Amino acid sequence: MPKARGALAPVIVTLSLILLASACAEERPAATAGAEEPGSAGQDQGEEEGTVTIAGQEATNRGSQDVAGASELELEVGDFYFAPTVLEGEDGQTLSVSLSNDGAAPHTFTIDDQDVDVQLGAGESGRAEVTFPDSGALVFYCRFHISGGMLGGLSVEGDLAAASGGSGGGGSGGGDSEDQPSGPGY
Ligand SMILES: [Cu+2]
Repeated sequence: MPKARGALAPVIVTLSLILLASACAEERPAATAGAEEPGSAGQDQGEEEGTVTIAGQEATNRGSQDVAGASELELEVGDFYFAPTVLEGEDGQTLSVSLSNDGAAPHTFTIDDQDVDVQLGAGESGRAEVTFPDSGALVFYCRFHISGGMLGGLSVEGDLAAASGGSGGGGSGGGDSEDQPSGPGY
């Protein structure tokens, strides 16, 4: 059918126009996708505050927060930082941390000693229960980006430097067995 042939030209023109249009669109900065949400007003955003050393590791610093006495906290997970970065609490305090990933990359909130390992895709949220150490500090980190400084600390009495990466303290399980008579009875 010769009719179909003639119909191709406008199709090609249309396709070219679409291609042109999308090429133009790509040159624009893709800012709209990441625009501020009105829901999260009032937070300090934008400026980086350098780094803070937690247990000998350099962390991207988004500030610290005194959470002593609190039972819940909202913690922002972003592209390569935690905000706040340092949580200052009391020894043995437990805290329910509400996590939200405001970044474009997937991240985790991980504490080795406490079996905490929450993975968050972009835009996802989650929750983790954490326990402050008796003293010093405990590191939480993102498994994907710890080498980029994506870590933070649970600090007691502001003692960030004394933190252990998870070496000591874990050996309390074996001591209790000695008061059980292991003999086969009388
Ligand atoms: Cu990450």
